[in-house]
Amino acid sequence: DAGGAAPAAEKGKSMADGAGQTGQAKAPGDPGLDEAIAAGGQQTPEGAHMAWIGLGANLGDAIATLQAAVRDLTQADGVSAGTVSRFFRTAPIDSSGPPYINAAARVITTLSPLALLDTLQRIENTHGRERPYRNAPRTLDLDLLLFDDVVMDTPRLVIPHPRMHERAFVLAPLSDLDPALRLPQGDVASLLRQCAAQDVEAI
Ligand code: A4P
Ligand code: MG
Repeated sequence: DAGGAAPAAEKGKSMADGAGQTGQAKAPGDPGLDEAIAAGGQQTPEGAHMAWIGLGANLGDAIATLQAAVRDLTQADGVSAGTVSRFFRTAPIDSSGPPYINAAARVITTLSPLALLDTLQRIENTHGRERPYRNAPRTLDLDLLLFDDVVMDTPRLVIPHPRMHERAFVLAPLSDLDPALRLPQGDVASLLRQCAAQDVEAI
């Protein structure tokens, strides 16, 4: 067992040790998926995609909510494997309320970008997400950051996420998963260094 639905805090710890980890939730025995899992999720089997998800919460028990959301995400239909960053405590940016807890996940999925967004929004709603106004404090926010090399700009979905390159609360968790990951604006580690003024602290 490569970790399965282990609590995210545990996963983060093993990542900090440099071990990395991949959780398998679906289609055991699928040779393509087994291969991807053995490779730590770095390779994507035929017909599957690699997606990067940003997780955030600043209302209620944010840590517990993020742990539950990671579990929901890696167990969702069409999502086969997941790797999760450490959790970070971050100061609200263009938002209000208590500090946020943020994390990022890399998943392998057979879903389309819009179907994956549906899944993310369903999980948000399960955790009591309300939308009184834009950037309101929230029990759970799941953003689709990257989906393979897809570039799209539609009313419902914009990928890559248009604000991720200037937000330490996204870049720090992403850098945990892969500091060399490239965004249109540069690699994650360099972009994070340009956000040094924003408060992020691994927990
Ligand atoms: N949408 C378009 N593209 C995407 C995408 N790539 N991923 C649409 C997810 N959704 C996308 O999102 C509004 C609409 O964006 C959705 O209906 C979807 O179709 P929402 O989650 O309902 O509302 P929101 O989160 O208030 O807006 P948005 O634009 O996601 O806000 P941001 O820019 O993500 O900012 N500070 C800290 N420290 N940590 C945070 O996590 N988050 C925000 C939210 C602000 N400040 C923060 C944090
Ligand atoms: Mg959002």
